[in-house]
Amino acid sequence: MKRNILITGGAGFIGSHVVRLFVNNYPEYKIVNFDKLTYAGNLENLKDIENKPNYVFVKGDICDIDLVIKTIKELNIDSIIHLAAESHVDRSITDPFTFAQTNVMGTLSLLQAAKEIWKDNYEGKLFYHISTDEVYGSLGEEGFFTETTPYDPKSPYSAAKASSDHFVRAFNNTFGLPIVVSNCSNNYGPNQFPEKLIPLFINNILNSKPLPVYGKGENVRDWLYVVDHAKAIDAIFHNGKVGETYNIGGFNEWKNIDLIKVICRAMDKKLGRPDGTSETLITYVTDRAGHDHRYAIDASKINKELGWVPSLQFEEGIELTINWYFNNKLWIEGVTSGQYQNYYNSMYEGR
Ligand code: NAD
Ligand code: TDX
Repeated sequence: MKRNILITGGAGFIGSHVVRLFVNNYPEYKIVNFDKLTYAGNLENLKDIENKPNYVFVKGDICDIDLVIKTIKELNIDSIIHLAAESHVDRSITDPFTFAQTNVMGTLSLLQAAKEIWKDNYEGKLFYHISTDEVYGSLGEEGFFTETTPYDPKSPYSAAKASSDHFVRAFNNTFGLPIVVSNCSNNYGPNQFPEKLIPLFINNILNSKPLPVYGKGENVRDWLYVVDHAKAIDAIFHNGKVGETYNIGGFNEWKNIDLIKVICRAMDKKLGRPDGTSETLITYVTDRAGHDHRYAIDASKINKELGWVPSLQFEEGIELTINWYFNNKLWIEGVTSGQYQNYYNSMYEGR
């Protein structure tokens, strides 16, 4: 079946991998990337596919409902994969309003537009909302988040994402809008903006700058290679059950400090520096306010129902990631010039 898919946030980290996968794997589909190009959006991420005949870029804000309506109507959109969001927890602590605006009001604007345009015939329509494991809150040493774990968001970022998830399900229940939701664990890989742990630390090691570890480095995250997330999104988009939620995770938990040491060792090797050089950059700094202790996803539902499993081992994924940042120094220079230094100073100076 031919599809005309609006992918929001397609110029961002995960969005660009999703756009690439759909453009390359489904030449019969029209893929419309709708992105505001905030600091996190970068069309350089899509250079390799920008001239493909089944790819269209629309610069726009998801909060601009008139433009969203116009785009859905003019491009005859039948499906939306919604990734656009403010995505960095630290920024949500300093600027929660932007997170409520984009993540809640922006999602609501997309839902309202889709419902109004599609309501006479929901056949063949789908609103696929991309969410996060952080909506479930924070785990102790034991247990996993499942699709039925009650929501308990603890940061302004996760509160805004949780709110958007509720709106998506409410539009399904109230208006019959065909929806599907997935909640994924921490992603890593090429094209991730160097505000998140892994690319920030790779970039700082490249520049021999301190590695700011929050608290004691004992928080635990479940890491998934971004292309495996994109493949899970493909599986859910095509074969997921309408109205359902799917958790996606890497079965790959790491204490931050252990993960950081893996990166340090790999970077020393790559840079030809004596073993142990990068570890001397580790600097323990004031903890993130309200820092969630542990996230861990039980991804057995998507495994059993859709046959999805992560394809890469963590060691392979980290190597691919480090190689990508080494081979794309211009990309890093581009995203770390301008406003980045102000962001970095405001977040880390005197911490
Ligand atoms: P990102 O910050 O790298 O990219 C976000 C993209 O959205 C950017 O291209 C940005 O320009 C765009 N955008 C922001 N506000 C917009 C607006 N108002 N209108 C249109 N476009 C706008 O984010 P990411 O890490 O790729 O995350 C993508 C999605 O996946 C988010 O919804 C996030 O909550 C979710 N998610 C992320 C992770 C992760 O580890 N990064 C894990 C699970 C879920
Ligand atoms: O400088 C740092 N030092 C540090 O110790 C940074 C940036 C992070 N950390 C810690 C905080 C977390 O315990 O590393 C861990 C990972 O931090 P982030 O990369 O900021 O990710 P996290 O807060 O876990 O959230 C991520 O995963 C879920 C994404 O940013 C979200 O968008 C996604 O929903």
